[in-house]
Amino acid sequence: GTHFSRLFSRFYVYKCLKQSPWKQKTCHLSNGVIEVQDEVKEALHSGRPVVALESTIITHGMPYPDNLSTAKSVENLVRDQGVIPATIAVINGKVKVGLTTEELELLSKKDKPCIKASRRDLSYIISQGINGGTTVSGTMSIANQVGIPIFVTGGIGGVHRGAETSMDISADLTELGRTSVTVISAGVKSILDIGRTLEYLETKGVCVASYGNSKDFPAFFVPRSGYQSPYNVQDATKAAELIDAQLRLDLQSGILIAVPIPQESSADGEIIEFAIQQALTEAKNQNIIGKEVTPFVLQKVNEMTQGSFMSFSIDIALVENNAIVGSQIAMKLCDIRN
Ligand code: PSU
Ligand code: MN
Repeated sequence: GTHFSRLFSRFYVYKCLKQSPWKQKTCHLSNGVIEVQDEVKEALHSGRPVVALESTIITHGMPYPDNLSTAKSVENLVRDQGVIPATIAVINGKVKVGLTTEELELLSKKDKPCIKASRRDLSYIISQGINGGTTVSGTMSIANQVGIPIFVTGGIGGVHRGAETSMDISADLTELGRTSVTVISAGVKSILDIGRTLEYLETKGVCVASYGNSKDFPAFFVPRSGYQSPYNVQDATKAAELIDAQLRLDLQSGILIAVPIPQESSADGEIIEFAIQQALTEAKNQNIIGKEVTPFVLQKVNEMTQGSFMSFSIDIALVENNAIVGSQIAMKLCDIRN
């Protein structure tokens, strides 16, 4: 208990002290925009480990009621590891860090309009007093402001196939380059250009490490994309040591830990690739652009793979697996920093 307290509160106090005096007023508990749930607030103050969770997966990634049951089960898995989950979303123009069951239900049912919220969308959503499901970039930016150093998701956005002409590159990558949060994901889905995604992360100074004994960079549904991460971290302790070094250096950029899919959940790569090709062609034919591309393609891939297996159930299995790994890393990080 007291270990954690020193670790996370030091991180938190430090972040506040770094701000100029007028900016201190905008420190997360008093800026009138970000509301940290009591349980999360207490954990951060007393320094117990917290992991952040995104909400686009709930609002735009999965249908009801699977989105709700997944969000709840991920939170429970985090708790089982002794860590406090903080799902982040915007509700009626307030950024919430930690959601009540009612708030999770409200977002899951999608009866109110809800915007997919990356960094660029947040201020508009707040000014309009409406709802938003935060993407990896939106969630990271908020987690960073409230001093949560670890964030768990399924897959991150990246450089889209054909980005050399469309310039469609996810804000998740630039966020990783500018925000001091470690993201735990199952790599990058091959709906994206994985090679260029890794190049872009290198350009942005993002430390990428595969989790486990190999540098193979995972492609979400399959453990090997054919590309390598520059590094691998063998276990939660090694991952936590990496994060600790990054925090001590105060580089202000993120880390991506890529956790390969467990062998028993791994999908048939050829079936996935076929579905992805079809989905991308359809997206092109229908002139889908901008922020609609990712949800559209993910949904199509999903629909097309239902016959052979549920790509969707893999989505769930992976975010759950990542939640366990991320929580174990958060526990170790607390130990190390005391
Ligand atoms: N990849 C997935 N599932 C997802 C997303 C990406 O496998 O739900 C979501 C995440 O919230 C991610 C966002 O941050 O899509 C990226 O969208 P875009 O490509 O528009 O940046
Ligand atoms: Mn995009």
